[in-house]
Amino acid sequence: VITVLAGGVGAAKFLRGLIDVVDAATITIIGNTGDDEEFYGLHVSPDLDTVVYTLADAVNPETGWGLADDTYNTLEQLQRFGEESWFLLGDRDLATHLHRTALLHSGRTLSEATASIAIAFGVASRLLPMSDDRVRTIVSTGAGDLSFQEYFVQRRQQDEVLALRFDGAESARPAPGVLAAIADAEYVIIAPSNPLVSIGPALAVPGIREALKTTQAPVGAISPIVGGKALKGPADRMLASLGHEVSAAGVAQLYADFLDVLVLDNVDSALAADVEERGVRASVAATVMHDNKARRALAETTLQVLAATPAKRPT
Ligand code: FO1
Repeated sequence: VITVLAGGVGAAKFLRGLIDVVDAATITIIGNTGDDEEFYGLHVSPDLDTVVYTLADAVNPETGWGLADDTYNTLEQLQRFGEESWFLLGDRDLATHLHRTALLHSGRTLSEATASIAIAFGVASRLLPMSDDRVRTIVSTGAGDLSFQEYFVQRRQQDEVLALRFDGAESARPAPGVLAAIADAEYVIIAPSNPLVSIGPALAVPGIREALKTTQAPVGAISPIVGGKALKGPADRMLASLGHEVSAAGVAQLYADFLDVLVLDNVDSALAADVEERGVRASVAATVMHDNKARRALAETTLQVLAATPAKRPT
């Protein structure tokens, strides 16, 4: 079993490559729910949906999120009623949120709703939310405390991030299967996602970070920072404003207590020694996923690197 901690678009692309090189049914994905939000009374889980849609080859290829060929008639009608419409929920995408919300209202857990959606899309991997309990990433900015989607989509990441917190995390429990998936894995992979807001929420759920420290499996990550820049999104500015190094070495530092090996991009080969000084092995490869071939190659490389990496904890 390969267990992958995942955020949104970057993680989904990596996972799409991974299912081309290993049997999808052997993969357990632990997804971020810190950026979940309610719109019109519907529970939206953007990162879980991005993973499902991408693995099902149903994702909008232009954006990397949402469904391909979606339309926005419902959103247009909602504007008539004066409803907010800054978060682009397509007509077909809305069916996912209607279904999820109906299941939650009938007393099912987010894990159960997520499994139902993944199965309906033909996803063979097991997708677990990090927690069934409510955890919300709150971004403190000069404009006040914002929900993640207010910061990310409504205000287009324009605000300097002064602090992050994960409301509800301290009392959240890992979803059923999460700790076992980490403990019993052959390999654990931290996808190339924003370490602070995509992986950070899962690490804030009590027990998950500890499980990463104690698993017998080697734990590897792919740096989402390449050449001092985030491949996508505001991770670079966020790292800087929160006082972290904006580099693959900075990523290694954030994960140093549990990470065995970091895959960093060819352009960052000069940082390998810097990474290793933090007690994390460094492995240099092409990490930018322009197309499916590159995704597959990165997945293959990551597995080879993990196969050659002894876990920190002797068995
Ligand atoms: N991202 C945007 O930049 N703008 C949007 O309007 C938007 C809508 C949206 C709808 C459904 C969904 O599943 C994702 C959506 N995303 C949108 C992406 C999402 O905000 C981010 O990718 C993640 O939350 C960060 O990983």
